[in-house]
Amino acid sequence: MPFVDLRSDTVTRPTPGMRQAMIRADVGDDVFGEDPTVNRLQEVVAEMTGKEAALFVPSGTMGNQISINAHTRPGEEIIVERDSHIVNYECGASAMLAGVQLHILEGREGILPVAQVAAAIRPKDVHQPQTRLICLENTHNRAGGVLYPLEEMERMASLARRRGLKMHLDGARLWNASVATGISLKDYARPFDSVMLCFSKGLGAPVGSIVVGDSDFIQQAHYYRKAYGGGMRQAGILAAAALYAIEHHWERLIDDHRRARRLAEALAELPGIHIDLERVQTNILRFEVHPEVMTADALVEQLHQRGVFLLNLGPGKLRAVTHLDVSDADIDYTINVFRELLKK
Ligand code: TLP
Repeated sequence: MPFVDLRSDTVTRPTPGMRQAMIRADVGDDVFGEDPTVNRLQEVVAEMTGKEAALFVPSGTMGNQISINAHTRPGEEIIVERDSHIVNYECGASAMLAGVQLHILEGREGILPVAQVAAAIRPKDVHQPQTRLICLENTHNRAGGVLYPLEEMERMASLARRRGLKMHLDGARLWNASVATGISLKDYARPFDSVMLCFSKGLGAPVGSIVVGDSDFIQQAHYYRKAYGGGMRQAGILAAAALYAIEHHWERLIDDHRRARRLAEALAELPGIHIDLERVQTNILRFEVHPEVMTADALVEQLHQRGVFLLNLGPGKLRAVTHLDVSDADIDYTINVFRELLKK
């Protein structure tokens, strides 16, 4: 029976070529700054994103969280969107570790209107927390891999500059955004003081993310990386996988987007499935199943029995994500299983 794991693009396993690159990697002690492969990865990504410096970190969560800590002081406020990863899936770490207060705004498909953010910035007042940072997410995970328009981010950046605020981008899937739109990482990164990018999502590396910014910011981030227990030693083995992924798995993300689209269009024709095709812009599909046709729990269970794995996000909401380990044949198989289960 086929095994099609559509739960997340984090489930990929290193390819033989990537494993070879990992075996061959030159390594050193990265806490001493002596790992040549980590240093090369940091230089490559700093250059690609047009920033002064970069820091390799174990996870996207740590990348976001050390960035938030480096930009703020305890008691300050950061503006975040209600459905963002930082708000929903990082264990409240911004409050726990940076001691900041979240000012949560409701966006439209992950996009925050600039006027709404402007209105949320606190005045200088002894009673009020001081706003310090605006965080955006591109592509937006919970909105379904939706692209954040570059002009919107640029307008937000000019507001931030006028009001003396910093800007951070959760770019876990910025690689997907860049492939989907043709906009370079440099252009996407320009409006931001810091950007976090993941190697362990669509790019298919087993571990690792990176933060980029100016040298002072990276120095601060480095300090917090150590404090959070993220100082790794011969991390060049992992950095080699990330370098390999950039070179070999970045452009192919377009195939993941094409497959996500094909699956979405097939699902849209099935009775009981509601999917907004406008929102299927990259490699993530979010859709709903009408409980009168089948409950989401039953659908996930029956797909599971046929070797197709999806994430159940509760009440009636499902997620499927395409990636390196999902082929055209896997998509055909998945579409057939859905048709069989929903009888079309
Ligand atoms: N997202 C994971 C889960 O945590 C939800 C997934 O399966 O999609 N930012 C964004 C936008 C993310 O989607 C993720 C991971 C992260 C940050 C965190 O990355 P890691 O898992 O490396 O800490």
